[in-house]
Amino acid sequence: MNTQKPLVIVTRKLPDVVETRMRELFDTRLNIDDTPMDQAALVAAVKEADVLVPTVTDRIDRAVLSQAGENLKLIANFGTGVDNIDVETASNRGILVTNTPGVLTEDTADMTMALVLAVARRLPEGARVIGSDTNWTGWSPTWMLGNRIYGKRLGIIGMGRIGQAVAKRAKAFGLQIHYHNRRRVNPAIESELEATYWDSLDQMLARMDIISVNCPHTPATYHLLSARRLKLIRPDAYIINTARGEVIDENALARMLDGNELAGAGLDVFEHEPAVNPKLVKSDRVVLLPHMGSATIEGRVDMGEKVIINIKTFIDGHTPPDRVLPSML
Ligand code: 8YV
Repeated sequence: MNTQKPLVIVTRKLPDVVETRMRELFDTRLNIDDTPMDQAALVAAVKEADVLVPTVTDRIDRAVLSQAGENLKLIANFGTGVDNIDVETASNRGILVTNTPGVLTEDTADMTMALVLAVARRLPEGARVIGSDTNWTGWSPTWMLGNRIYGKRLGIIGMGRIGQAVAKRAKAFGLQIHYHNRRRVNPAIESELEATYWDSLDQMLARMDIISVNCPHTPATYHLLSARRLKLIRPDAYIINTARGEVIDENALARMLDGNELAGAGLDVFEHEPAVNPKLVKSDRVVLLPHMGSATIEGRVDMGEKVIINIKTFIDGHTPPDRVLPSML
């Protein structure tokens, strides 16, 4: 019997409890000081590892995968989105890819609502007033006015787990739910959410007060909100993105915000992370967050647990529960 534990290389620092369990189960190589790996370090890792555990910050592309060693049989992504991995090339080389769906749904939906409120009600601007040089001189009937969200229309792009969790919250805030998705969702869900389906994204965009991006980044959704589509959105509307920056043409968005062609944007993700378009940074119509959607202790521990289950199941000779197939993208 082969009693040797598989070599699992983890690219970033994970919560202690996750790392400890991984060390108990596998021959795990950790990244204690959390230095992001460059492409050369990733190549060295795939040459040696039986299992690689990357995150959104690691680009596991064709060039990296083409140098993978014979031993590499599983890439257990610490994250739900797998746009950092060339899943097709991995599959062609007989390497399985898994992700961590489900466990960051509620946290990401919370962050979406936080951004809706932050942008529409100008929360960061208000928070900056107290203690600032000018300080707060007192209440005024016409000062710091935002927009009411109750009764407004929210158009959700991507009605998967996260889109639906956003819809539930938004409905409780009195928003009317609209959505565009590759497929119409189950009628029971649609009726529970009192949601209106649009097969034409263009048609939906032109009618919404708030747009929320909740779809994955795939070749089909790259720049889904292109310069042309952004122009369809009403100038008094807000755009929220907690999915992936690449779904929006960030340059076009920045230009439109600059030209007062949109009311504002709440963005947790960017097209070229960690770089952010300087025009966006300067804009006073935006709330920008550094990819914090799933940043809760509970969420990150649950993600680690999913990674462990995927690796353990695979090593025990079974199909891991969260296998990602190229056909799913
Ligand atoms: C994760 C995310 O933190 O899981 C995802 O798809 O966007 C994030 O919330 C990140 O991807 C970890 O790799």
